[in-house]
Amino acid sequence: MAARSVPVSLLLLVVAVNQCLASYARECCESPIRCPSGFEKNNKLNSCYFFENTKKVTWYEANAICQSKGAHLLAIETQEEMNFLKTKRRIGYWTGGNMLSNNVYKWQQGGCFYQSPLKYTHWSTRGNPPQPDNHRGREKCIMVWEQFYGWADFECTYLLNFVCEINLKSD
Ligand SMILES: [Ca+2]
Repeated sequence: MAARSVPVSLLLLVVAVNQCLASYARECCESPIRCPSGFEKNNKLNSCYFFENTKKVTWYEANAICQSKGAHLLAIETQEEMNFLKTKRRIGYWTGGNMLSNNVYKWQQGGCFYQSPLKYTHWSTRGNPPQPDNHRGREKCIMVWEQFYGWADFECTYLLNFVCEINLKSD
């Protein structure tokens, strides 16, 4: 009796987890109302932000971690959003900006956010050389380095902190 009840409860657990994942994915694609735990809500920007200020990873790992949270690697789409980010952290973190395909810059997709072109930009113009410079043809990912007055393109395998974002459902 006891031996038989173990597989049954395991089966129920698997079913429950699958339903949970399915409903989470559906909810995510409709954009959630509230931020998941660990994310900070910004009402004006209607987005949730997860700041990883300790762990340093490659752009690829940061992208995967954000996607595993149902989020996308940060897309900075307005000056207002950039101003908010400046109040949080000023040096060295990955954004979702990259030109890994077709050598055209775009924001990386993830969660319910779809890949989109860069409209607003905040490239560092006071660095030497001005950014982006695609140094040695190997800099395909965008990081924020506000101490040098803006964004810089960087080798995607470099280890940096990162920020994940989830766009909330608008009212
Ligand atoms: Ca954004």
